[in-house]
Amino acid sequence: MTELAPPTRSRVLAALRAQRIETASWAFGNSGTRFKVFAQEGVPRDPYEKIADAATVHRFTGVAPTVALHIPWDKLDDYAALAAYAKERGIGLGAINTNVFQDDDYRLGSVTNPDPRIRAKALAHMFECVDIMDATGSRDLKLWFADGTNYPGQDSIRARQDRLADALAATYERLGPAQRMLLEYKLFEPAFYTTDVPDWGTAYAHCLALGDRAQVVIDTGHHAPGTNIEFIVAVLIRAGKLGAFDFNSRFYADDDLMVGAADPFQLFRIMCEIVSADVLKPEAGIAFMLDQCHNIEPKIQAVIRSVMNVQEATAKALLVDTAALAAAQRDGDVLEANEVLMDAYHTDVRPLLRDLRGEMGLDPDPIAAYKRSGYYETVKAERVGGEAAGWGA
Ligand code: LRH
Ligand code: MN
Ligand code: MN
Repeated sequence: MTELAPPTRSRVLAALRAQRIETASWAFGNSGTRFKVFAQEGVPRDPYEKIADAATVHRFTGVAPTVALHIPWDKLDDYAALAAYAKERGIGLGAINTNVFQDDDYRLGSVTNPDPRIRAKALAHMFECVDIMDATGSRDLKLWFADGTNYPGQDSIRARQDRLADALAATYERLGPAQRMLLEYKLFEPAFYTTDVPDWGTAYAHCLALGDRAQVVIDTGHHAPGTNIEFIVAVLIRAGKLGAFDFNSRFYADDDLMVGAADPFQLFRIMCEIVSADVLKPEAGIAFMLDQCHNIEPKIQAVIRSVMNVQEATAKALLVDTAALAAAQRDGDVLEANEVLMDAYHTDVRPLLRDLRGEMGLDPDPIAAYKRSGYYETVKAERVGGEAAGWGA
């Protein structure tokens, strides 16, 4: 990498040092596809052990100080005790994810189910998750609904939207003043004909009706192939409605592979929108979360790598020569503008990130340091009979 001017270097390093990436508890458990779950040794047997793994990721990366929980996968009696344990380990508990998709009652939907009894059950779960947030001190309630229909005529599309709006409004009411609701969309799966929250427009419309503390989650794996995700990012930022990312990679559908593995250029383009709108800093309120499953690869190592991939895309976005870009855009110089962006993208930022880690008192190579630490060998010996993440895809 050519030498950076000292002001540029310190600006970029400061932004990278302040960056926060949230890991997901379910990434540490066994997972697979609906065809097979390959069990790995040493996986966590309970939420406490997931926290220990997430703390290990933070210990070696320095930028992953929170971990999201998924209820009931992380069901416990005492969440305050879990939060205290996380704190002892140097991290905090992040978003609380609801789960209204794994009960037989939800065959025809959860909050959009035609049966009011089942809608009430789903709503009770969402309320329970707000209570958990109160105990953990979490700011964000993350909602994803598997609701939808498989066949034309199966149910009324509009009635389902009304039921969804009612459940969201009741949950929103229940939030405290410092808490937010994050609504995630997904094109399809498990429903194949209609999905009740299939796209950012539907999520946005519901959040707009609810109020300021309802915002949209962009899960990068939840779009049709070829979707311009950075455009969605830009539009939602402009509307003040981008609450969070669920980062992962997809080659086909919702593959949940490591972020930056399938399309590092797309991740860079997304981070360019974030950086240019100056919403990278945690105070801007966008949560950068990982939502991934590591079916065949070592899990902790994969999460560390994912954090590093986000850092690399971010560093490149921070290196865009904004003055040169603005000039080229003003002059209508299409090729020059594109080249300014590509110059940043092609920069090898790994030496810069190694320096950053050195300055943060970390090993410059988190994966090597993790492997040397013997953590995996220790947990492998201690943890016998690790549990499945709960979700195979
Ligand atoms: C749905 C989803 C959602 C769930 C998670 C396990 O595909 O992305 O965020 O909570 O997977
Ligand atoms: Mn997700
Ligand atoms: Mn998903």
